[in-house]
Formats: sequence, structure tokens, C-alpha cells
Amino acid sequence: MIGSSRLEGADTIVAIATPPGQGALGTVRISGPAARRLARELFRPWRKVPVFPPDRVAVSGTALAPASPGDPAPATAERPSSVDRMEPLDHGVLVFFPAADSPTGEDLVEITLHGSPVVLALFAAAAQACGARQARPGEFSYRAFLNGRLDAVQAEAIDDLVRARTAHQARVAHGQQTGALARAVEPARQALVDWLARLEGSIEFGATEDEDFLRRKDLVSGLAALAASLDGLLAQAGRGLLLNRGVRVVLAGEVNAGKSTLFNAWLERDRAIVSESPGTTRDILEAEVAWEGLPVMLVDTAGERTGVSPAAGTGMDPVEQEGQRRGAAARIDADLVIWLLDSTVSPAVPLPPPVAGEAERLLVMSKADLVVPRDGMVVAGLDPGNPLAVSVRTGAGLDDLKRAALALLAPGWDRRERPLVTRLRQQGCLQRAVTALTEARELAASGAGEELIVVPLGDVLTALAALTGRGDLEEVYDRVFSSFCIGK
Ligand SMILES: Nc1nc2c(ncn2[C@@H]2O[C@H](COP(=O)(O)OP(=O)(O)OP(=O)(O)O)[C@@H](O)[C@H]2O)c(=O)[nH]1
Ligand SMILES: [Mg+2]
Repeated sequence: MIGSSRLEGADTIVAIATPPGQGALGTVRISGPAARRLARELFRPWRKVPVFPPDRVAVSGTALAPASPGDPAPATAERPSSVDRMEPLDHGVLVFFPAADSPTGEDLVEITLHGSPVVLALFAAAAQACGARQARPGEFSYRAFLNGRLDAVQAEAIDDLVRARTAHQARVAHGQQTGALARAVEPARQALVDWLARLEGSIEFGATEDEDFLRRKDLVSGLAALAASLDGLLAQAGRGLLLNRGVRVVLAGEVNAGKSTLFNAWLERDRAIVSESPGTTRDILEAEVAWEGLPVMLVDTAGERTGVSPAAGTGMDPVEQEGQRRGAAARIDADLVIWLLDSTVSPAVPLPPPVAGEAERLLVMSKADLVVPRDGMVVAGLDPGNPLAVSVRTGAGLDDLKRAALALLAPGWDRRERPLVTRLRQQGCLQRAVTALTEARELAASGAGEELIVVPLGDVLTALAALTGRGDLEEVYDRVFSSFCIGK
């Protein structure tokens, strides 16, 4: 299985590790068997060091690049570098990590130079001229995974951490990076290995129920407890997945209802044009905010003119019609539509029917500061006892609306929760494990033979191993013969 084998015979890869564009600093990473040689060819330390590059010590010096850029012949083993003459490129700092404890599990060099895209590109090209290959996306982490430095969930967590858009996402990703999910699953996995070992022992040695290492009743309840513990992880998976991908909330409603005003208020900046003339917004405007740590893409759209059918050609500006068409499309892509109803329009205009596939609507009365609440404000779909009313002018109701939206978007959301399952892949592995566990428990409860029960239990173990990309069935066999030694 790939997770447990070291990566043999790998080539050496190079990449600029910092984002594109200018910055104070930029880092080039080189990983692979030739990393040490490349460090010597591409970097001249300022101070004499007994051995260059020293392990895990930052060394200042001059980075070099080929003197005459051209089309160098490919490097070979005898003549690894095709470059004969190097010239200074920039000053920088080099750190060498020997394979034994490097992040990738291979010799790794990180050279930090000034953050000039040109300098960094020339330096990466110099490494290639000396025999390295341009790394593929994610290849450093992939090598770390193949070399056992990371499990699959940890590798995903690094990706999540780099992509985190809210502090909460970053904290959750960091938890996963430390192996929190693998640790949470481990007790269940251990228990499972134990059950499998007992069952295998019983099959192998023909032990009967009286020999008290395998009572059927205990097996059934043990498997139920295992399923419950994995179910607990799955229960948070929905929120973990939401945290990872974020949600889309579309602001919709009649023209002039106050959508753009609310959009700006939630963004805390003057992003959309607001005016008292109806039909101001035409384009779709998007901006991301964090609600209780959940990334929320807010989408402002063109207002509707109920009763005015765009198709009927009522003389409505074609640009506005196009805006409405785009707004309707945005409501299909949404996770939630907040539909604003202008409190000052009385009686409230009828709601246009939802477009096919439109996300759930949350109805809200806007401009609450302009009206005295009165009994007549009953609108179809609004809870008459508890209409959500907001005023951006006074700020009234804005937090309640956010809470109501969050309750619909992510039931049970609590920013103190750190979900361990944040990806569909992880959820799928756990789901497979629970399904197979259920099957095994049912077999056990119905009195099926042990040789039948071990089949789905093996599937559970495979699913859990797939979760982290580690472990295999061999472990079970080790346990059978090492810890069960039933008199040969
Ligand atoms: N008093 C008061 N006025 C508001 C409130 N919200 C919006 N308005 C005003 O209502 C008018 C329309 O606001 P917009 O935010 O442009 O409305 P919209 O729904 O985006 O309008 P369109 O883009 O034309 O569909 C502006 O004059 C706002 O200042 C509010 O809470 N209280
Ligand atoms: Mg608007």
C-alpha cells in the first residue's frame, strides 16, 4: 500500500513556494536526492562553514544563476550540471533539511531571496538547469505523504490551512494538521482490530463460545458501540464540510427594498451603489464575510418588479431585464435567499413565485425604522407572530437576521466546535466504515458464522485505513498470532 512505502528513486523537484507577485521575501524549495548538490552549486555562503550545507542552520550567502541564459543540454549522472559558469543573482538565506527529519522526507533546501518574481523565476530556472524538475502542484506534500510524513487527512489539512478564509477555518485546519481526526478514530480502529483478532482466532483455532474470549452478546454490543463512536464523528461532518466550502447567501427582493444597503452594512464598507431610484443594481455583486467563523459569500442582485413581466416587453430597460435574469440564476446557485420586503410599501407586494431550483427563502421586512409595526403587516410566508424586521439605518434586527440565516444554513452551528471531518472524501470513508459495521453487527446478531462476520469487518478496517491512507489488514494477522497465542 502506497501509504507505508517510502518513495524510492525519486527525482529532485523545485518550485517557488511563495505567492506570485512582488514581496519583501520569496522562497524557492528544492526536494529530492540532488538537493544537497544543488545547494552547493547554486549558493555561495559568506562565512566559511566546515560542511556546506549544514543541517538545519540558516546560512547567509549569494544565490547564483547561470551566467549566460541559453538552452542548456539536459543533465546526466556523470555531468549532473550542464552549467559551467554561474554568476551572482541575489543575496539570501539557505536552510538545508536532511531527509531524516525534513518535511518531505527527502533532502530539502529552502532558499529565501528578495521577493522579486524575476529573481525567483531565474533561480528556479537555475535549479532546473542543474538537474531539478519543476514540481507539480502539491508535489511536496504528496512526497511527504508517500514518505510517511503526513497521513492523507493531514495533507488535506495543509491545503485547507493555506486556503483558509476565516480564522475559524484556519484553527480547524491546524487541528487536523496535528492528526486530530486520526487520533479520534484510533480507539475505534484499535477496538476493531481486537474484535477481528478474536474472530480470526476463533475461526483459526475453533474456539467455542464457552472459551470466554468471544461471547456473541459482547460482540454485538461492542460493534454497536463502535458504530456509535464513528457516527458521532459523522454527525459533525455536515458542519465541517460547510466550514470548508463556505455558503452563498443571495439578497433578493423588489427594487428599492434595501438589498444593496444591507449588503454594504454586512460588508462594513460602501461596496454597492445605493440610491432611492428603483432599479439601481444591475450586475451581480459578490463579497465574502465571516459569520461566526463560517465563510459566507454575500451576493447582491438586481431587484424584481413584480407584476412587470420582462418577457412581456413592458418597456423595461433591457439591461435591467438582464440583471433580473442573472439575479434569478444566482438564487438557484444559492444556499439561502434572503428576500427583502419593503415595510413602507403597503400593502406588501405579492411575492414572485420561486424560480425552479431556487434555494430556500428567508423573508424579511426592511426599513423597519420607517414604519410603526402594525397588525396589517401580514405577508404570505412570514411568521405573523414573529416577522423578521430589520433596519440598516438603526441596526435593529441585523444580528437576529444573521442568526436566523445561520440557523437555516448550518443547523447546530457553534463556532466553538472544531469539526474533525471537513471533506467529502473523509465523510465517505467514515460512511463506508459505519455501513460495513452495521452489516457486521446485523450478521452477528442473527447468529451468522464468524467467517461471515469478518468480511464486513475487514471492509471497516479498509475504510478507516483509507481515511488516513495508512494501516492495513496485516496488522490484524500480527495481532492474532502475537497476542492470542492459543497453544499452537
Ligand atoms: N430609512 C431607511 N432607508 C433605507 C433602509 N435601507 C435602505 N434604505 C433606503 O432605501 C433606498 C434603496 O436602497 P437600496 O439599498 O439601493 O435598495 P436596493 O434593494 O438595492 O434597490 P435596487 O438595487 O434598485 O433593487 C435608499 O435610498 C436607501 O437609503 C433602512 O433600513 N432604513
Ligand atoms: Mg441594489
